[in-house]
Amino acid sequence: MRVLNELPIGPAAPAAQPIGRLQSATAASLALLRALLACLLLTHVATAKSQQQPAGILWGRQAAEALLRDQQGPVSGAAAGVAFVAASLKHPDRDFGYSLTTKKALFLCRGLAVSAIAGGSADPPPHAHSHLHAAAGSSRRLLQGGSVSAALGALPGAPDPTSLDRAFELHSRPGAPYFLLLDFTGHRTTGTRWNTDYHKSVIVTPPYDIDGDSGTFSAQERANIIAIWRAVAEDYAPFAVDVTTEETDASGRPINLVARGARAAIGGSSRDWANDLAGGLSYIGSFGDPYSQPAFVFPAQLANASSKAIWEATSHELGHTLGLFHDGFTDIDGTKNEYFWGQGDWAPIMGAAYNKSISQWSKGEYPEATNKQDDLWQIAYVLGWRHDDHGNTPAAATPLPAGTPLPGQIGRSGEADWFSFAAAPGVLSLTLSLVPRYGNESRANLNARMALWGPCGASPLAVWDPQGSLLSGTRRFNLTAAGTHFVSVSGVGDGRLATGYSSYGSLGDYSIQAAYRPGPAAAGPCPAPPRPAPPPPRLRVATPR
Ligand SMILES: *[C@@H]1O[C@H](CO)[C@@H](O)[C@H](O)[C@H]1NC(C)=O
Ligand SMILES: *[C@@H]1O[C@H](CO)[C@@H](O)[C@H](O)[C@H]1NC(C)=O
Ligand SMILES: *[C@@H]1O[C@H](CO)[C@@H](O)[C@H](O)[C@H]1NC(C)=O
Ligand SMILES: *[C@@H]1O[C@H](CO)[C@@H](O)[C@H](O)[C@H]1NC(C)=O
Ligand SMILES: [Ca+2]
Ligand SMILES: [Ca+2]
Ligand SMILES: [Ca+2]
Repeated sequence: MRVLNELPIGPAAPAAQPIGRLQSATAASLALLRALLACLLLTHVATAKSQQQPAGILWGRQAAEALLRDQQGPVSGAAAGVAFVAASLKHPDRDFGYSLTTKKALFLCRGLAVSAIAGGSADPPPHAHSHLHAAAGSSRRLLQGGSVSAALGALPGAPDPTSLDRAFELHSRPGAPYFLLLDFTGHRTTGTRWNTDYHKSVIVTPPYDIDGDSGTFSAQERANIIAIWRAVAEDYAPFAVDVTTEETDASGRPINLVARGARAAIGGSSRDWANDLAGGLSYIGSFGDPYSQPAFVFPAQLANASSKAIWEATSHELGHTLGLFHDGFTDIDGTKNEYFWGQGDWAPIMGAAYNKSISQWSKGEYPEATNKQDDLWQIAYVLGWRHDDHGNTPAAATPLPAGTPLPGQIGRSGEADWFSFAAAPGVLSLTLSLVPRYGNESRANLNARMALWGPCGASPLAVWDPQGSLLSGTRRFNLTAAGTHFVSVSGVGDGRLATGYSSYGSLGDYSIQAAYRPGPAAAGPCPAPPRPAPPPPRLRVATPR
């Protein structure tokens, strides 16, 4: 566990040349845009005036300046992101705060408060066959090893677990050294920086509730909790961390956050005590420091508690606790927008990813990015990477038996997982499954490319990499040769950086299943390689004498 006050923060955005995004706009639409921006600025000033944040907390440029001033003195308690803050002085983030009292930087994510998101806010009803046991009697026993997710049927591609009585026992990676606790059951925050900075001896987060009965968790509420947990687990899949909803450890004691975890308290409204409209609130780099916990997520400000909005905001706030800053963009007139809402079907988690189906970690590769912070590097600095599961070369391939799905994971940008199988000629079908949608909302982060290699050649027999959508489902191929075949699965980007995304954050869980007629491992006779095409005839060019 590293000292979080010394979190290194990836290099901040150099003043990038404006390119792309708005330059193709006509003069008329630019004028309209400017007018709109002016409106937005005015409304922002109005809200800024009406907010009643505690006097001891500074915001925007004042916050950045105060933090930098304190860093020059003996105070060293708020070093997180100093380089980033210094570089951002030119375009300060208005939701960035600094407490003069507790010497700690925070984000009040007003830009994450939304009344509606593109997909609507209806969540699908819970599975018809689910059986719900009484909430009070539910066991909090922690299953060890990998049995939890297996028991809950959470293999990528499988539907969400239907045993709703276990909504508060979910573990994405039991036994991982660190954890991210999604706390839906209500929380009393006492004795922390929050209490000092907001002048409240107790801050009460009510339980997550959508049916007006905060004393029980309905089947719908439990199904939503499971769905939110799975989406956040996908975002943190590359790292050595257990995303969990279980608040007690194996011995039944409250889980110990010291140097090991962060809590997201998910419930209620930012109006309850934070005096503003915000989707969430976190101290920066507070992971492992109980005095700076929890991070808050406010369902009342998240499209009327839409599950998609809650999981995006939860991954975002936990990102702050791990040292991440906002992913914004700069307009052509130089106006900084703290939150980038994305392009195409993609958005960065540290922007606002509500309206896009694919949300990924980012290092600011999109045009006009305000933040080049390398999210993956920063998170891995705190949590470490999860171990790679499948070899990265044909020689290290994992055998892929016929008819049995294998779980896999792309954990590093550009990684490839290799599988091998010995087959006879005939039909091969390969099924790749991702974390499934929840209702209308996609939860997978991995844009996978799958390639098939035969025993007889150095180039792939087939490559599956659809543009504009994620690869999932079954692909068929007629094998013509007997012998050992290979399949590679890798994480790729989509489109160009100005409209899509790179392979950087194309990471996540999948499962792969093959159906084929088993055959000999040794290759049969391979057809002679095609002869290289003859060179084009030389043109006789008359040279002047
Ligand atoms: C996101 O979607 C909502 C609902 O459709 C819409 O009101 C809002 O303008 C969208 N925001 C952006 C930035 O596209
Ligand atoms: C918010 O959600 C609740 C429960 O899902 C629903 O009853 C209510 O009508 C919704 N309110 C709005 C304004 O959509
Ligand atoms: C979302 O689901 C509703 C029904 O639940 C459907 O009518 C609508 O077309 C879906 N929207 C998208 C974008 O898939
Ligand atoms: C495989 O071959 C059969 C006939 O042998 C053909 O009907 C089928 O379309 C082929 N499938 C593919 C995916 O090429
Ligand atoms: Ca309830
Ligand atoms: Ca996601
Ligand atoms: Ca892997």
